[in-house]
Amino acid sequence: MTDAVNNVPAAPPVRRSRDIPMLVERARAGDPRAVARLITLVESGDETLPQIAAALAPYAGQAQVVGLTGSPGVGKSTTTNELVRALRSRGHRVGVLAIDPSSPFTGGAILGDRVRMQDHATDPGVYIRSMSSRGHLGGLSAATPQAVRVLEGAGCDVVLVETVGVGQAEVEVASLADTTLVLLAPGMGDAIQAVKAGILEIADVFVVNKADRDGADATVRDIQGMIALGERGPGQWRPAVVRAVAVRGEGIDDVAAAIDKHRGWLVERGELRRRQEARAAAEVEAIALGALRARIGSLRDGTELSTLAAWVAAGSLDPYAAADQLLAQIAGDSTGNPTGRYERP
Ligand SMILES: Nc1nc2c(ncn2[C@@H]2O[C@H](COP(=O)(O)OP(=O)(O)OP(=O)(O)O)[C@@H](O)[C@H]2O)c(=O)[nH]1
Ligand SMILES: [Mg+2]
Repeated sequence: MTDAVNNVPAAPPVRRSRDIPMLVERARAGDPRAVARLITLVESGDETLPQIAAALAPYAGQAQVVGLTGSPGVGKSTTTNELVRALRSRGHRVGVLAIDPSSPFTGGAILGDRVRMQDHATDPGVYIRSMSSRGHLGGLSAATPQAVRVLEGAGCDVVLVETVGVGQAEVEVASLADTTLVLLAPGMGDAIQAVKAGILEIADVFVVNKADRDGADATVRDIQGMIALGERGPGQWRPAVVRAVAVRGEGIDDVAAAIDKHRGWLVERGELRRRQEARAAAEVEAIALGALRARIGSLRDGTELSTLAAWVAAGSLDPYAAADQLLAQIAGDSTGNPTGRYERP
């Protein structure tokens, strides 16, 4: 969690929330340490988060958000690295968020990302950041959109978000992008796994990576077969299927072209705004749920909940009625008109 953007040491800690506007100002001006600091604050669920969000709010929706997901080792970081190169050659400022999942078997991802994306470590037009979901209270779904906002505020035209497609949370994060790439590789049984994990539904572009290996044709056929089976109304997006050998930079132009094409469709259909609003809705919901959870915990330090729980366990109250009481208690608190202690039914 201590990674700094582009390996620059982090700026001194922010002590007061009134430092936040200045920090955002510095991030706006392209100071990588300020960007790194803001992401660290976001990632750790710092108490200054509301100030950070307020300062960044005007820059919402300015970056194109592209998610990359797929099984461990399929080539997401290699592809991201090559996409950064392609985007830089077009003059774009690029942010990369590599999300390290809490899943233990991919625990080494951050180090790998570092090595794979080293090419851009000294480029001032690129911010690369690994984030860990481990230990974050709100999980990925709370921290990632805020980190995207930081990068947006820092003037990134495109933000690439790499998540390992292993669990529902990762799939959710990927599905919050404007355009989602799902990477597959030959011979990994990936096509079938993709369906299982619900990844098929979120893919705007399939990238069959490692096309230098045997079985790429079969994987392309499999995935095209699945796309053909999917029901689609007129004017709906039909996922593109692109081959790549990311490790040699092959097919990356095709991937970029597929992203552009999808972007065009999003804009033309008004779908871009719809996705941005869906992302905002998920963000607000995650924040509200987090606040709610904190409120429940703080209701006389959790004794309210344990009192209700004891009654539910003893069979003198049903859990729905108990939940209603808890919510009523919170509502009373927030209107400054506490409803007082619960009445034993
Ligand atoms: N043969 C072949 N190997 C590749 C290709 N692309 C990536 N690799 C290799 O596959 C391995 C994993 O690549 P990464 O880019 O780290 O994969 P990843 O999906 O980011 O992995 P995690 O983040 O750990 O899930 C590396 O050894 C790459 O060099 C390719 O097109 N062909
Ligand atoms: Mg990776």
